[in-house]
Amino acid sequence: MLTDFWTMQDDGDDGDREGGTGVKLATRTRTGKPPLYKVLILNDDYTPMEFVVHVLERFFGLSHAQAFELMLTVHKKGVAVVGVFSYEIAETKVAMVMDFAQRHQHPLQCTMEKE
Ligand code: TYC
Repeated sequence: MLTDFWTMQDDGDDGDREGGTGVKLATRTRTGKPPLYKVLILNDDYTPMEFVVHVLERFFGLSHAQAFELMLTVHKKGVAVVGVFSYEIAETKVAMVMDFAQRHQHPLQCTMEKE
């Protein structure tokens, strides 16, 4: 769940938020770290290698050399992690890559999974 790392806690007797009314207000307290998500690129037989390299440069900030190497890893192994992000950033990257691939009529697949 998206809000896993939030819990509701009574703010106790510190007086901060009751303002002398005696009404206790719940306060949201961060506990632990937000979950991270891996973004993965999958191999296929049709997407041109140069298109994948361009995607990795454009959406994941890789240099041409890094992008070419990672593309070859996906080509040989079938899949690779291209970055690790918060849920919202990962979701946005996946949507942008999928939209870009579809607009260019390539079957490139990009997915995310919890780390
Ligand atoms: N296998 C593709 C080809 O030979 C290249 C490719 C690499 C496609 C990585 C997708 O994620 C991918 N044209």
